[in-house]
Amino acid sequence: MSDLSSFSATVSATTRDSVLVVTIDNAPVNATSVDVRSGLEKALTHAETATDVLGVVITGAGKTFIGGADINEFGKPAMEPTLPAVIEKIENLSKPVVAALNGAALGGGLEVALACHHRIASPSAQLGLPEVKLGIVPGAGGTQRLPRLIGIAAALELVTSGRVAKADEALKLGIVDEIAKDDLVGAAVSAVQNLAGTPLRRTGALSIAPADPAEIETAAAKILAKARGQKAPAEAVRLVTTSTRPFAEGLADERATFIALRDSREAAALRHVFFAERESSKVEGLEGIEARLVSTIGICGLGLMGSGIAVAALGAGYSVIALDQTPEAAEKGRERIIGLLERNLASGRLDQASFDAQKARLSVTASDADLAPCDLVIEAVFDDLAVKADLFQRLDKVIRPNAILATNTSYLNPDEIAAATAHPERVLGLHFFSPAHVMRLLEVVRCAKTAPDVLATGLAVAKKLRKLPVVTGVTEGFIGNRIFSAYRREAEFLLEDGALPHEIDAALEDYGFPMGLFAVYDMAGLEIAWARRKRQAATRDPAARYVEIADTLCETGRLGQKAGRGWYFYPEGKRTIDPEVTAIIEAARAKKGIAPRSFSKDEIQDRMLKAMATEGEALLAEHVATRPGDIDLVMINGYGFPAHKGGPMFARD
Ligand code: 3H9
Repeated sequence: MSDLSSFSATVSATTRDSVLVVTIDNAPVNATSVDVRSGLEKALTHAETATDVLGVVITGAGKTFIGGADINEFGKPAMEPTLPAVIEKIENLSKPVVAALNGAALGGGLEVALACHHRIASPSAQLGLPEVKLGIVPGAGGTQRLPRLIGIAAALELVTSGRVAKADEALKLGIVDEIAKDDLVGAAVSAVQNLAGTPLRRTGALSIAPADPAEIETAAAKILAKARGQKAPAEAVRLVTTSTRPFAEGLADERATFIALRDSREAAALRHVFFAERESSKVEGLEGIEARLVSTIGICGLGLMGSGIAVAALGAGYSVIALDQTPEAAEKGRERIIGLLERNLASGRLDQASFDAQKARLSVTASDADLAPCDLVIEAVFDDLAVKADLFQRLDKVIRPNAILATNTSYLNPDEIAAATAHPERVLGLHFFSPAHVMRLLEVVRCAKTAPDVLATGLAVAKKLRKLPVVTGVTEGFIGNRIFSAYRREAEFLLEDGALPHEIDAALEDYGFPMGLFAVYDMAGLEIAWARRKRQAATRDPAARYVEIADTLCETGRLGQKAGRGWYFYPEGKRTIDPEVTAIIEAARAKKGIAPRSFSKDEIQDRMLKAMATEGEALLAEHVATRPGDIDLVMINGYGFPAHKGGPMFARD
């Protein structure tokens, strides 16, 4: 092996058995920033001209091959050389270039690999074109080279879903040619030696295997329906399905489409979400604080929420001790948890071995003392202060002094629950969303006395549960339900002012919500919110505007879809507009002397957005939420706000 030569600050090479082994080292994820592109270009030029170089291996330093184009460069003036130019140079080099995929090869990273003449992956490599998740399409040949390697149907699925394929699957699909279990770079060097002097397989020159047009059409229609108006998936479909045209023409179209999308509001919104997700777990005051070790989690209350939390915890590798009030209730809880695991087994999300292992890590009990081994106990019992305070007082006596107590309350004040314990510093809130084993959002509630390492543990557990944690301070409903309340209030004001439920729902769905607010209410049932309103009636500010329509609906037995009627009427389960509801709304308007007026879709959307953003500003001013991006993540991941609109705080700007 010869000395290290440096082609740029982030691209260096050694020569091994006459092969130039080029390593990209651009922490954190070896993105193809301008310095990487220029270093690669110089390395390729050197390899082309040096008579003692047989060919090139490209690999990445650390655990990533290349994480993609540098997203931070988007929106800045273009800097030469461009990634497509470097990639073209790889493909056209007269000597073999082999990709040694040591880890994630994503976006532009996979596009680099696709242009190489041979691809070898380590078993841990992950390959994908996640661009659609950023509101763009691959911009350096991905939509044109991938179908040439694996066919249009498989390429369509990968490019439009943005999902990642593991090395094994990539081999089966034909994205990679080999998997090297041990010496990846050694295998790549040998491949270069074998290929030197032979005709090279240039991906761009391959012809595309014929596809069944009906199959492609059906797949494309499904993708477009799921995209709910987003541009990137539609453009990805167009580019992949037309990849049979001349290669250069396809590349030019792809590049122009990439640039137009990259500069769009939709892409800016999704980039904002990408960075907000990475920002959200950086919490002031936790720098250098170590999380406590957690291996056994106790869960109290085995209803829908508790069971979901148990499934999430078992799936993340924790041992779970689940408690309910009586042995019968505990046994029922066990059945519910196993039932959820069985569903995962049946759907293929869980294999038999993992199912068995998870089942073995679960025990249930009706005795507090059995929770003694727990490092963390999460309660999901009835949302009542006395019930929760009593439980925490009992647990205080049985769990270790350094074990943590978490409450899953939605509306109670966790400071009051903590105050009932002997060690409020070990109490925090972990507010899961239902179903807890599916929903990604987790509000981590920092109570007045929560110790920093307790909060750090909450975040670490959330990550291990594969949740998206967002830290919130204490306020009624935390970040999400407070904003949701403002959103709901505004919708009810709109009703009184002249809009009808289906008009508001249509405007919200048009904006990108999967379902309108009133349809969601009906699905969830109206009785819980009704009970809460009744509880709050005595303390409500009499001067504040209060809309009685929902109460009237409940009083007349319209409790939602289960009752056959709510905000809508459900003959044979089909949601239809109900003149009776319209009459109730009109009567409410008349009672207050409101002259109704009509609202355009845009007006409805503007008012709903403004209500959310104004409440968001209040949460920031009260230091309940730390960053606008945190609020956006909560609304996107817990309340159906469309990610491609960036969240209410982003959309407001
Ligand atoms: C693209 O490639 C377009 C091309 O088709 C066309 C070009 C012409 N750029 O996620 P992590 C940062 S579009 C800049 O926590 P992990 C991230 O912000 C791109 N920065 O790590 C964070 O910074 P900080 C297509 C990036 O180990 C740090 O790296 N590629 C980029 O859990 C660590 O991130 C993608 O969409 C980037 N591309 O996961 C892949 N990526 O420490 C996006 C990350 O300051 N990336 N950062 O908070 C990922 O999926 C994950 O980061 C990865 C590592 C799996 C690579």
